[in-house]
Formats: sequence, C-alpha cells, structure tokens
Amino acid sequence: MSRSPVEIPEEYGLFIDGEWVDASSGETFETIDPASEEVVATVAAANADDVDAAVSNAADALDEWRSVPGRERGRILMDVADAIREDADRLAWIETVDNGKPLSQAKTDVLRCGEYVAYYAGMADKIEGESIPMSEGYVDYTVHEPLGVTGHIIPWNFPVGILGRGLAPALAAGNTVVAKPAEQTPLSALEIGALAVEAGLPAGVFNVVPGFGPDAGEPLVRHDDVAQVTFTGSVPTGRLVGKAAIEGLKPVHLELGGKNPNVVYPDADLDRAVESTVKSIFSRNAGQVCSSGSRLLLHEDVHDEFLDRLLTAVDDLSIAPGVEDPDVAAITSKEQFDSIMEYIEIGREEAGEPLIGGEAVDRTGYFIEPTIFDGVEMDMRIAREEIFGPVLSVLTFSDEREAIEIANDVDYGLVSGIFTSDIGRAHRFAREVDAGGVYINEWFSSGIEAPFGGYKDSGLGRAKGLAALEEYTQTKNVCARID
Ligand code: TXE
Repeated sequence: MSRSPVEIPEEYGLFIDGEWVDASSGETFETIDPASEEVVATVAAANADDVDAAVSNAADALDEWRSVPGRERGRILMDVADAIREDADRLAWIETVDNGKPLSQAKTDVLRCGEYVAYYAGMADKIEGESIPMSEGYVDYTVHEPLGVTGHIIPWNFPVGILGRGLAPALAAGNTVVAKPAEQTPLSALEIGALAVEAGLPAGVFNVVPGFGPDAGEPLVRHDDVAQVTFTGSVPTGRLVGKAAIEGLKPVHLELGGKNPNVVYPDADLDRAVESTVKSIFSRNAGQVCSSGSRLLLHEDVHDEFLDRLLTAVDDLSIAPGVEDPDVAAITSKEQFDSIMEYIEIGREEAGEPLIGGEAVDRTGYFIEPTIFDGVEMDMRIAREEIFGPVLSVLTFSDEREAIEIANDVDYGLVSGIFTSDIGRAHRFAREVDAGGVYINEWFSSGIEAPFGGYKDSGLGRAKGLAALEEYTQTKNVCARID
C-alpha cells in the first residue's frame, strides 16, 4: 500500500460525553484493512456498563438539547455538516482503509453524511404540528416532540453514510444519540463524534460506543432509557433487535437486506442499462449494498445482446485496493469474503460455471472477481438469498406478467428497477412491484430527500426525506375547552 497521507491514531477509545474513554473492561479489538489484511487501529470494546454510561450521558444531555430553539439547533447542526464536509478527504481515507471501498466512493459517503446533517439542520425549525378543527368550544393542536435517547446500530457497508442517515434527523428533531458502529468499521463514527463536538455540538448529545453486537448492540437496544432504536443490518439480527425493542415497547426502525430485481426490456437504452447494471452490483461498494441490483431479469429478446455488452463492460473493471480508487475494491471482512465465496460455489452447483469471474483475486486482501451466473431459476438459492457481494444472478422472462411474478417472488422488497422506453410499462411495473423503491431507467436514482425503506422482510419504517422525521418524533395532541 502507498504510504498513508493521513495520520490514523493507533488507538481509539469510546467517545462518551465529548471525551475519549477506555472501555470499563479494558478490552479492545482490532480493525483490519481488508486490502492489506493489516491492523489499522486498536479500538476500545464497549460492554453493557459502557453502554449504560453513554446512555446516561445522552439522557442528561437531552433536556438541554431538546430545549435549544429549532433554529439554533439547526445552526449548530449546519456547523457540524460544514466540519464533516471540510474534513472529507481525511475522513474518506480513514473510511477506505477501514472498510475497503474505493476512495472516491468513501468521499461521496462522507460528503453525503454532511449532506444529511445539512438537510435535516434545515428542518430543525420546521417540525410543525397541525391545528385540527373540532366542535365549537374546543381548540385542538398537535406537537411533534422528540422521543429521547435514540440508539443507532450501524452496519459495515456504509459506515459513515448510514450513521448520518439516522443521526441527522434524530438530532434535528431534538433527540440525543448513542451509536454503535459495526465492529468491522468503527473508525468513521468515532471520528465524526469528535468532530461534531469540536464543531459545537454539546457534549453528550452524540456518543459512540464501538463493540460487538451481543456485548454492546443488544444492551443498547434493551436499555430502559433508550426510547427508540434504528438498526441497519441482516434480517436475522434485525428480527432479534426488533423483538427486543418491542419487548421494551419502543419504536424500532429496521433497514434490512434485499434481493432486488433489475428488469431490462429490449426497448431500453441499452448503453445506460449496462452502465447502471454494472454500478448496481459490481462497482458500487463491490455489491455490498442492500439496494444492489442482485437479480438481473432480462427479456428473452434482449438476453444475448445485453449479456454480450455487460460482459465487455465487466471485463474492463479494475480491481485494486480502495486507496488506488479502482472500480472494484476489497470486500470489507474475511467473514463476508468467505460467505460470498461460498455462495459462488453454491451458484456453480445450481447454475453451472459463471459467465465471468467466480474466483478470488490472487493477491493479499479480500478481493473477489465480479461474477455473473446465467440461467438462474427462482428455485435456486442464488436467486432468493442476499449474497451481498459482486455476484449477479441472471433470469429470463418473456412478458410483463412473468417479470412481475419473478420480481415479487422473494421474501425481500427493498428496491427494484426497470429499463424501458415505454413509459406506461415502467409505471405499470412501479404499481405492481412489491418494493419500497422503484428506479426507472437509472439504478440508484433518488436522493436523500426521498423516503427509503423496505416492503416485506426488508424492514420497517422509512429513512431519508421528511418521512424520517416521523421515526424520531412522537405526536402529542392538545385539546382545550375554550368556552
Ligand atoms: O450483519 P449483522 P453482519 C446483511 C448482508 C450480510 C449479512 C451479515 O447480507 O452478508 O447481513 O452481515 C450489530 N443486537 N447486511 O453479520 O449481524 C453488529 O455489531 C444488536 C445487510 O455484519 O446484522 C453490526 O453493528 N446489534 C445490511 C450490525 O448489528 C447486533 C448491512 C449489523 O450486523 C447484534 C450489513 C445484536 N444481537 C449486513 N448482533 C444492509 N441492510 O445494508 C449484531 N449486531
């Protein structure tokens, strides 16, 4: 690896009440650069006592933070957003070394985190209630109040982006935050915690407790003083988190996986569809994306031509360490690498040799070649299960009805996409598909202003846009007799 232009501390503590502290147990864990397999830093490992300390500080900070007038809260958050954006190059480098992703993508994620904070900063003084007409003699109005301390459990695929997505609306609405980053990628959340306090966020409003799921995540979800939980991750862990939250009668926002259908018709702009498909499953974070286009549904009349073009494009992709900013970089962890390689073997047994790829790259680090399986059928595991890597399953259909049937024939329902020049067909698909998001003629079209979340097993609730504020507020109705 080239010499790091960024000084990354060798040790990180927990970040509680604006201070770096050791874990009460003294335990630490190592975070690994997946491109070099070397240790990036040693990080304090939080347990239930540390989580309790973080939650208690967040609870103490709550009264002050929720009483800051919305406009002032927004101003402070705008300063935080600026601090994140100004520090984007350094943070992006840290994110790349910790997570593996290409440097330019890490920078996009950091800037996006700043955008989330700025977007919701602008909302902090616009969380308005309603006046509700009643019979004469009464005045009725609603107030949207913060919930309290919110617990955020963050995955490793977009550590800084997903942090910002929950943190920003939670803080804008007057809540305080305790975040537990994934054990594979704890650094960016810790860096943002410190940066936010430096930028003027009162200490205790945002705390970061790195550690493992059962040791730190579960105590956070179960803590009596945590009023709401935001979780992004796998379906099995999401079910555990959801169950624990509901036992504590607290609202829970779950953003889980996907096995998303990307449907291509012969009348599509094929250049654009190929480019989008490559991005949807290979070049964006090596396919480690819940909204990846992991199932490609090709109309039989375009199947051969599309695959020819796709194979040419995939063959051109560069694979290298993230710091070299390639198209495809390392898989984030050894566990995820092993899991993807296992799915590739399952794919070989179910669908035969892949059209391209199918091997780990012969070098240090967790690199996997972009892999395409053709002739996939819906009774195969590679058609139904989330692989979460650069592995594409190709299915063929002959008419709109069949496309929808295949698209909807999974337990997931996060996003979907269609490429066609027939506007009616595109909107018929949008109406029929069981998914929380529909991309028409560009995979990943949409932005932070629009709601994002899953149907079926892909989750509960909505992130992004105005919709997210509902996750972080509770409605009080006030009714007065006035005669
Ligand atoms: O997920 P986990 P893993 C999917 C993807 C991937 C698979 C496994 O298919 O291959 O999940 O990844 C914390 N109580 N996604 O094992 O376990 C954990 O520490 C509370 C989809 O990494 O869900 C981490 O911070 N928290 C996805 C977070 O949960 C617990 C993103 C996610 O870990 C916990 C990531 C517990 N009992 C993986 N156990 C997406 N939707 O984008 C673990 N955690």
